[in-house]
Amino acid sequence: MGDNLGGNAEKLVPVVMTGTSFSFFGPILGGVSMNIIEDLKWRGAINQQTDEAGLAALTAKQSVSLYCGIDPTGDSMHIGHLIPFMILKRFQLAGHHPYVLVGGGTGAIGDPSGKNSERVLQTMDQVKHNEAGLNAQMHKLFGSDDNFSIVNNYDWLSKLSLLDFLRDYGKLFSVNTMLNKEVVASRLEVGISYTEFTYQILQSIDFLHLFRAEHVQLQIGGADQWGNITAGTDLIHRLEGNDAEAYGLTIPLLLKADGTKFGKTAGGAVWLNPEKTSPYEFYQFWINQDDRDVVKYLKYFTFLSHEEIDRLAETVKTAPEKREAQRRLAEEVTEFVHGKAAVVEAQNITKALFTGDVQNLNAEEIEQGFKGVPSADVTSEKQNIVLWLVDATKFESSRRQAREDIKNGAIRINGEKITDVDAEIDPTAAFDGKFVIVRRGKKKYFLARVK
Ligand code: 383
Repeated sequence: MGDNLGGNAEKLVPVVMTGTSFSFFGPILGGVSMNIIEDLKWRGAINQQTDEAGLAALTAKQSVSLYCGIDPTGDSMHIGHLIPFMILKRFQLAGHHPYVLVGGGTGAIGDPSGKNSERVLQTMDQVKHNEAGLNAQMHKLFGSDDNFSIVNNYDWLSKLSLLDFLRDYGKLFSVNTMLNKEVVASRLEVGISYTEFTYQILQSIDFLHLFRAEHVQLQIGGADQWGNITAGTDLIHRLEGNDAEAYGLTIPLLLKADGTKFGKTAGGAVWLNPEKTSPYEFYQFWINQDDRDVVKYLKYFTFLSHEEIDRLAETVKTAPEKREAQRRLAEEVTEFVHGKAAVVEAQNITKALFTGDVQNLNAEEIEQGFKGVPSADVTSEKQNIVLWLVDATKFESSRRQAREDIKNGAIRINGEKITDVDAEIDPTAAFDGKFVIVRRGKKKYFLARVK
C-alpha cells in the first residue's frame, strides 16, 4: 500500500474461502460489500466495457490481474493521469493485482490518440529520463509490495524483428479496421505517419504479452484509449480463441461544469511532481473547485465511503459557503499524492495568506505560498521604506503612490502595518534574513528575496 495513503482507504476483505467455492468481496463500503465494478459505476467512472457481464462475473469470483499503460512523454504524471491510476488503485485495494506499464517502447513511437497532429519523436535519452520519473511516482502511489508490478514494454517490443512483426502480427490486423478507429479516422485529413498508424498494433502486442506471461485479463484506460484497448482484446481473441477471458474498460473524460478543460490552470497542467506544482498549489487547485463539480471529483479522486460522499454532497446543497466538500477533497487528494505533512503545510500557508498573519511561515512555506507573486531581489542594506518600495523593489510605481499607500495604512511589511513614511526597512529582520513579505491592501502580495 502506498506510503501516503493514510488511514482513509476502505477496509479490505480479501479472498475468502467458503467451503469448496471461492467467494470474492470488494471493499466494505459502509458495511455493505460491493463489487469493484458496482463501485466504479456508482462513481460514474465507467465509459465503455468490452463485456460488462463477463467482467462483473470474473471480478466477483477471483482476484484479477489488470493493467493500465502510460507513455514516458514527460517525467511526471499530471492529474489527468491520476484518474485511471486511482482506479487501478481501487482495484488493488479490493484485492486485485495492478500492473503499471511504462511505455519505453511505445513512448519511442507516440500514441496518436487525442492529438490532432503528428508528435515530434523523443530521443531515447529523454524516454529513459522520463521513465525514471514515472517509475518513482508509481511506487509512491502503489507501494512496493508484491501486490503491485511495474513493467516496461521496451523489454519485449525492442526484441521484435521487422519480419516477425509483419508475419506474426501485421497479418492479423486489417488496415480497413485500423482506418476505422476514431483516432486514425480523425487524422486522415491532416495526415498521419505510418509510424503513428502502427501504434495500436504495439499496444495490442503488449496486452497479448501480459495476458500470456502474467495472466493479465483486463486493460483499463481513459476514453481516448478505447481503440487501442479493443485492438488488444481482438488480437487476444484471434490468437487465444474467442473464449479467452480478456476484457477492456474505459473511464469517461472529465468534463467541467463551466466547459473548460479539467486539470488546467492559468499556470498550465497540475503536476504530481512537487517541483513542478507545489503541494500548496496542488491543494489550492482542489479547494477552488466549483460546487457543481466537487461531488463528481470526490467520487473520482478520493477513497471516502459512499456514505461520507453522500453526506458531503448534502453540505454542498445546505451550506455551500462552508466549502466543506472542497476542503475534504483537497485534503484527501493532497494526502494521497504528497502525504499528510504536505496537507498541514498547505493549510498553514492558506491560513496565513488569508488572515495576513504571515509571521510564522517558514522559508519552505514562503517559497511555496509565494510562487507566482511578483518578486524582486534586494540587498540586505537598510533603507527608507518609500525608496525601498519604489527603487529597490519596484513594488510601487512612484514615490507619491508609495507615500499615499503608507499613509492610508495599506502597506504591511512581514504582516505588520507601516504608516510612517520615514520608517526604515531592515530586509534581514525576519525569516532567517531571507525574505521580506509585502502586502498592499487586502490581497496583493509581493516577495523580496534578500541576496
Ligand atoms: C502504452 C502501451 C500500452 C498501454 C497503454 C499505453 C499508453 C497509452 C497512452 N496513454 C496516455 C499517456 O500515456 O497514450 N497509449 O499519457 C494516458 N494514460 C492514462 C489514460 C489516459 C491516457 O496514461 O486517458 C489518461 O491517463 O489511459 O491519455 O500497452
